[in-house]
Amino acid sequence: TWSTVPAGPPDPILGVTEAFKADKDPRKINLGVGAYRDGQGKPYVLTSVQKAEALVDGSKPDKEYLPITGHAEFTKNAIKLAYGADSAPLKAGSIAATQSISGTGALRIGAAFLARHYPHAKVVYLPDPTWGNHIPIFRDSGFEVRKYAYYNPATIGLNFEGLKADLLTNAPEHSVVLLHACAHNPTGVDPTPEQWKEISDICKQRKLFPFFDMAYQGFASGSTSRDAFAVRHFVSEGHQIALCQSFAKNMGLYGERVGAFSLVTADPEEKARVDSQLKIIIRPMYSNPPAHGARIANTILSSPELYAEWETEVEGMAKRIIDMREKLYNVLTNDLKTPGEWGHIKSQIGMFSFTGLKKEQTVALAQKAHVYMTADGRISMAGLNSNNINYFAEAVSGAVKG
Ligand code: PLP
Ligand code: TYF
Repeated sequence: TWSTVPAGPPDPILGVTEAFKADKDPRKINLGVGAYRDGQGKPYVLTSVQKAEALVDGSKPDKEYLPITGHAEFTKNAIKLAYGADSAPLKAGSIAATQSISGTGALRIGAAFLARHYPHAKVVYLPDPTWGNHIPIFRDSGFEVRKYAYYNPATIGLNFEGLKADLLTNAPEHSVVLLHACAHNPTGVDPTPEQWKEISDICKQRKLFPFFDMAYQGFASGSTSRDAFAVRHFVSEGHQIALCQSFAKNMGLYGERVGAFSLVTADPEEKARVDSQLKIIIRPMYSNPPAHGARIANTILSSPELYAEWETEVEGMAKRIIDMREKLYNVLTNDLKTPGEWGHIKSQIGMFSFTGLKKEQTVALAQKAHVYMTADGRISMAGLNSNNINYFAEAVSGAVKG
């Protein structure tokens, strides 16, 4: 029956982990997947999460199904975290929202909802480059996928002129525009607050639909509210945005799959209609989401003490990454005199650094030095620590010097 099914390629990001696992060299380093590691290179379970989980377990919750749109209190607290407690549509009760299977599930619900109900052409503009999974998520949901300029390889920074030109003149009115709310994956390059204001104005002028993906709230600056600037600015300007949230990174709940999808609507009556259609989208997809992770996240979000502890831990993760940026820059430039400009290692934001290494160099680094990263030269900064950073810098320096 399946004799004509062709073998597919491995996932460009998760395939790196498979190659890493197969390598037996003790010096090996995995900077492929974007998952936080502590100073010892180990997966990190936040103390606030451990405490919340103990409280959840202690309450001996039953194993009944959650409603179709999930844990209602969790969802309410999740959108409060993103939009801010003073958000006008939040206070007015006009944000439709559902729990989702982490950020990926939120994107998939959002794309499916827009594919069914958005009253304009199903065309989405994604930044070039973007998280690889965005492309099949929107394509498989029935969207035509196009790119807008984002990254300038010459400056290893934002191509803001190209971005503005694409959104002002190339994207037809009513196109959906996907925006990384903070800590752009894979480049680590974010617009400044002033640039966000211009992007908001352009979206208004051109009637573009802002669709935010916020997978790293807290990871960019260390502060969840500072990282929500773009989302909150757009909403305060009256944009009716779509928003995908993930608690994979900022609570370290990767495998628990905790997230939320929300849409700002005109009023509570419209919200109720949208909520009813979200249920109709979700019911045949997976019926209802898992309960455990949402209970943990909600315990943190609803307890002032655990919330404060969590914020400190998010800040700690962000700071350790910034510290690694500083160290890597210093070793590459001062100690090893590596040719080239490496300032971007320090200026880039969030979990990743887009090193500028070429595909051939990434292949050579894996084969010769047992150092793994994605083929686009992206490294997950969180994979670096004081035990492996010198070895890594020497390998990169060697690859650049040739
Ligand atoms: N969006 C972006 C930009 C991401 O980088 C990720 C994860 O790496 C996600 C969404 C979704 O991740 P998850 O489904 O684990 O929440
Ligand atoms: O490193 C990245 O960019 C992500 C990580 O279900 C990831 O692709 C891995 C698994 C998953 C979602 C995101």
